[in-house]
Amino acid sequence: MTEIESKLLEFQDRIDRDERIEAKDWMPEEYRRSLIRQIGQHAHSEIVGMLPEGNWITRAPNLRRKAILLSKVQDEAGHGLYLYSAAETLGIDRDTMIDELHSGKAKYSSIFNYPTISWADMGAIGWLVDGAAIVNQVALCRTSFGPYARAMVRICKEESFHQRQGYEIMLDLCKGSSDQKAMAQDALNRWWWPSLMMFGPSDKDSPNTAQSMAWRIKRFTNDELRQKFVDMTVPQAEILGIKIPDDKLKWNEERRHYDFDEINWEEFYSVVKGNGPCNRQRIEARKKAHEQGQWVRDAALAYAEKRSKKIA
Ligand code: BYC
Repeated sequence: MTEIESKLLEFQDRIDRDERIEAKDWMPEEYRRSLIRQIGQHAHSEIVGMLPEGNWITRAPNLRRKAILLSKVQDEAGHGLYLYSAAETLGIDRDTMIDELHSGKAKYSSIFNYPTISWADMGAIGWLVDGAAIVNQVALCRTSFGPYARAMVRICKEESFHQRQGYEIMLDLCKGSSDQKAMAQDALNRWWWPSLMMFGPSDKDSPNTAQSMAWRIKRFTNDELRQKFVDMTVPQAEILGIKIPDDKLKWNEERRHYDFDEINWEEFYSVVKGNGPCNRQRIEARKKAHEQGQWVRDAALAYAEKRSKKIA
């Protein structure tokens, strides 16, 4: 057996014993690359994900709602920063990751390429988008790479508040006037299918799942998590008294799960390739924010240099 083969065996044994892999441990190059790819995409999703909601901070209907939305969007910035830091422990630097986002080389979640056109969208995003994120992220708290798993524990606590604030907005709208209830229904109609797409391609078309499951980067497949989300969310829609836009949605007693219609995969791949309703606008907004923040980075670097000279 060659040295690399025995290292690979030992690595897989550690994974199978459910040990956490830490940044300085030996790891296969492919494991490192796959994590940088996934954590990087996850960080970018948090940062780009601030844009659709940021759009409503100045238009929130009252001070309470405004304060809550503002802190939610700030939490998302924080999540992005924990995740960039977790990725940096694998040997990539933040500037490279940000360049990859701006050049279109790195992906971010498809969900953030849809527009937010009414206040009810803030409810639907919290309820459905953060709800889907929790289902995915609770599983990631047990991912095999230590820094990613630890970042997820903290993120999940905050996501749970995000989901509840969204559901509360939906509850208020659904208990309100018929116009308000119609707004909530319209938001559900537009966000339902894109939320199901967040879990990624179906297992048979997912190139990364098999290896990521073997390395316990992923603990459940895309389809398993999507099913969990549907099963959890249908009763919540029933409490709201609004209808999920899927005529095939039906409880299957034998499977003990809801059956649901096929996702429009053409739409999913088109959005992932950069042709969704807001892809261009999102990347432009990120580039502009980055350019306008140059002076902050310069000032922070100059200050750090001054301090290090003082200490020396
Ligand atoms: N959108 O082999 P697959 C949030 C890509 S933000 C775009 O199944 P994998 C929030 C995938 O990257 C939460 N691309 O991949 C923030 C891969 O491309 P490459 C975001 C997608 O990695 C603000 C290719 O398709 N959550 O909560 O095994 C406000 C094939 O897919 C998507 C995360 O990032 C998509 N939806 O599984 C509110 C969770 N799906 O790289 C809320 C962490 C797939 O091979 N990430 N692709 O070219 C994951 O759990 C996994 O990476 C995924 C995909 C389940 C997303």
